[in-house]
Amino acid sequence: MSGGSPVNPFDLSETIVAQATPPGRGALAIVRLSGPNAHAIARDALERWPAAPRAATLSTVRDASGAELDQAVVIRYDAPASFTGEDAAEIITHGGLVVPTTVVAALLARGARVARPGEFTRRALLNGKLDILQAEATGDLVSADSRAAQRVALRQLDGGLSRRVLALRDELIGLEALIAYDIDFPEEDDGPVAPARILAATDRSIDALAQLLATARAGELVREGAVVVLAGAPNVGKSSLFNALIGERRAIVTDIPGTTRDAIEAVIDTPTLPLRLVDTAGMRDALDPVERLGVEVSESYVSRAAVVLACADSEASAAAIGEVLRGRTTAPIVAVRTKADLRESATELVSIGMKIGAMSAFEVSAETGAGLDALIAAVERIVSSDAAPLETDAPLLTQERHRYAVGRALDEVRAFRGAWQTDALPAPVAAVHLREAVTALEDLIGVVDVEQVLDEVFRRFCVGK
Ligand SMILES: Nc1nc2c(ncn2[C@@H]2O[C@H](COP(=O)(O)OP(=O)(O)OP(=O)(O)O)[C@@H](O)[C@H]2O)c(=O)[nH]1
Ligand SMILES: [Mg+2]
Repeated sequence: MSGGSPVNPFDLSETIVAQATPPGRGALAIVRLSGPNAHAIARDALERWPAAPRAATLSTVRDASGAELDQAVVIRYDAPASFTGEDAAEIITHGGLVVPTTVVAALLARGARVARPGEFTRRALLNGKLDILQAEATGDLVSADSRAAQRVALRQLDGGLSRRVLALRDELIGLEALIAYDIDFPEEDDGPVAPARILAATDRSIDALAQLLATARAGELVREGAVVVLAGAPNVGKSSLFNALIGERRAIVTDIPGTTRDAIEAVIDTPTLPLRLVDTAGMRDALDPVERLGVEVSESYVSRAAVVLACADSEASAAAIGEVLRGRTTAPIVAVRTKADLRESATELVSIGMKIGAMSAFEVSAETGAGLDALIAAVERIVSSDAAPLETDAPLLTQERHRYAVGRALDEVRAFRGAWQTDALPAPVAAVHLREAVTALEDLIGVVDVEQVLDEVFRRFCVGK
């Protein structure tokens, strides 16, 4: 059936099949089938077919020649009440490399074709079960590599962002309707629509768009993780601390200053945000060219860190790193006194902190594990102020695509406001900016409906009198 001709992902007349679980040893696997012939194809391969949708039925699966392949649990879905909106079936087979593959082959032999990546979700989209943002969230949820990413994707899957964007777009369409009315009845002096009302509505839209756009920073932190850089003079114990924080020996530790040359990264998955912890080369005026390159990498990480952990094991090393960091970063700097098990005196913590530019220093020992949890908690507190939108239920912009669309809409509404307020452009021309803003938001959610403005005009103002 798949023959040599290319697959058309928009062709909904074909029935698609795929193993929905990863291949390999496992107790169970799920084979998913969707499309107009899904029921007929599955029925033909199964000894018992579920009498009702959404009920589990134990059944024998057979290949085209009638040979038994597995005892499987089958769930039938009737269109439109399925993930894709089509007739569908899920066959829960035994796992492993062979059983699910032979079950898929048995369904292919009966006329299904192999689904392309994401094709089930694409069909759900085409059948109106999901919008683009939700489809995107499905992908984000599957590829989530942190608890924060999981939480945000789930929220987006629930349609929160789509609803917010739709509401913003509806407000802009309402605004277009006000303007259209004004254009149609210019002789009515100030018109029935007070200009102040239009300006107020415009400002509300600008505020709302700007607020949504501001969540992009939190979205980026969820996606990329907050970069937390361990910086300090050579040999102060950065790599040891790095290993202790991630609970794994990743970075090489020796008592030779200048051991670390390359930046080494690892992710700590805190409930707030993933932290991308980076161990760097000790910062000093290195003579060795390789070490010098390492120091340059350290500097570049420091300049784009969300938080810098300035490590020192003495007042001298504190003064050295304090000097290096000054002017190199705008990120919050946390002073860390390493090797706490070898600490000199209590007053030393304060002077180390001051030399780095803080009130005091956190005291940690890679050797004993002391102070590690408190340090991570402090970092979490600092990054969570950047990630404030994560704490609320407000929807979040998580992709560059989102940021671009909302930024474009905001620019256009601002341009409209400028033109409208100064009478710089005739109203119909100024209104083009609003149309552009609406289009930007519609591109984001995948809705395009130009008739809607007209509908709105007639609904609100009964112009057809
Ligand atoms: N007692 C004690 N020694 C430590 C501790 N942390 C590190 N050290 C020792 O300090 C020395 C340097 O440790 P590293 O972790 O390699 O230091 P670094 O800052 O990464 O050094 P460079 O990569 O050269 O910049 C090693 O001999 C470690 O064993 C600690 O918590 N307690
Ligand atoms: Mg090191």
